[in-house]
Amino acid sequence: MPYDYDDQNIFAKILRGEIPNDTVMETEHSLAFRDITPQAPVHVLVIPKGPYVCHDHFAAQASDAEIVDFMRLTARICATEGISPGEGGEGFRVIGNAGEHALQEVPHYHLHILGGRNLGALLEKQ
Ligand code: DGP
Repeated sequence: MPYDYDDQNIFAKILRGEIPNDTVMETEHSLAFRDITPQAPVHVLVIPKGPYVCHDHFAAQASDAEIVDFMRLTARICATEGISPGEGGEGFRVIGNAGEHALQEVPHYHLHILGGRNLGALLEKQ
């Protein structure tokens, strides 16, 4: 079943300028801003400007230019936030939630970039 994008989601409203955000960096195809409820000292959300619901939707349907722009922006954020091991930082985690089981809250594709503290295990033990 194809994804159905809801343009009333909160990140669509941020992209239209209807809701303010704390922008970290913006490119032609992507926007990075700070999460409103940060889970770590660095918690940046990176979103494409196009109408994609989640990771597989974006990876399958976005143009090469959008995908490259998005991925390169995540790298620039890690470098400028000082969390890239390649730049002397202590590391980070990138998370992309999709759908119910991942508890995706906002149905506009986004990656969480988290860092600035030890992030612990990947998942809680069941
Ligand atoms: P997810 O569960 O992966 O869909 O995460 C959605 C994240 O979005 C969550 O960490 C909180 C954040 N968030 C929700 N509403 C807003 C908002 O209006 N502004 C900002 N900056 N972040 C928001």
